[in-house]
Amino acid sequence: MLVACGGDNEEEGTDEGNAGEDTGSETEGGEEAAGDFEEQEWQFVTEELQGEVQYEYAAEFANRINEKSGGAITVEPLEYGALGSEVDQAQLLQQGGVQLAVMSPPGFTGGQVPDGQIFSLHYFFPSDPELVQEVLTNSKALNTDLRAKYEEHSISPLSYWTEGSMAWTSNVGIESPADFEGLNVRVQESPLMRESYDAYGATVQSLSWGELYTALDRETVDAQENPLFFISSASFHEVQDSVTISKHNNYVAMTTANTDWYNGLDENVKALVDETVEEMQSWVFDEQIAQNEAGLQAIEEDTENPTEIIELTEDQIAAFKEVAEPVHQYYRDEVEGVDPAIYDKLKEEIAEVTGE
Ligand code: 6CS
Repeated sequence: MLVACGGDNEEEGTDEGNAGEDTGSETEGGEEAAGDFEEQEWQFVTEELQGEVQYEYAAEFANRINEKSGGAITVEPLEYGALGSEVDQAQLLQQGGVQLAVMSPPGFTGGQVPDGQIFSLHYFFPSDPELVQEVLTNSKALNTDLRAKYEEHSISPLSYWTEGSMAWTSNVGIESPADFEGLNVRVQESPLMRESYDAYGATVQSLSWGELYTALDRETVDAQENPLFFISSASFHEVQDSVTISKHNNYVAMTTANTDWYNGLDENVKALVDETVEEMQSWVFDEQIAQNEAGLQAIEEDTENPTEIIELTEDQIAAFKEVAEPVHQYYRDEVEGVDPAIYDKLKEEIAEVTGE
């Protein structure tokens, strides 16, 4: 069934294939892009709960698509757990069981696309989330070359974005690499994350985040990394004594579509998706800032669960960098399946943005 008139592939009249490009932010109200959309329902799965950045992204995306398509396209945002673990969700997208997903590339796809693990290197991307977002938005290494690698596995990354700088939580108050010695650190399902923490002398354990609070509480896991908003909303600070503002990495998420589904979209629908994904880059950047600021404040104000906040000095960061940087070269040269050309190109793009 079509909403309004006209066919999706009409050659005359308005060039529907350009609808997205031409309208830009003018389509906030959906006026220009509306019409000519077949009724359809999509599912958009995320790795987080309602109120958290990924879910709110999917909800905002859903509203925009619905409005712009004149109500023809409905997108259902799904929170973590609705369709299984993060790994299950990634598989579901690959099989076309859902159309859209927010995924954490290093953690849950690194086994299939080794290059996606580049996002888990410590002190590789700039520490300033604004610069990270600039790289993620404009990088050809990521948006063209890495995208092609994912597409071999039926995942089309439509964008990459930061959820903010990650911090470490622990009971020991991490201030130097030596503080990691003997700690069991929770990581996502990424072989490279093991290398990063091995370098500091820690052991690692892979867990879905849904099991992490209990593991920290029972001390089967001693430490973990996440952005501040997530540490607060998942209440990890309740079962950890300290948060270290380490600036070791930003949490990168990607907006993905099932490749066959995306490639099969009518041109006007694809343009709508693309333009909305593009608009969402600045929306989600502001959202993560607000959520991370509120998260830090909530941790600081939680007097029932006092948490020491440690902000690493430049000298302390330098000590971590010294240990972390050899892992960059290891990733480039030794990790099976990694394309060193993507690493080199991204490194150059980062240097252009930071001016270093
Ligand atoms: O630590 C994790 O696994 C979770 N952290 C965030 C910020 N989002 C989802 C992810 O699964």
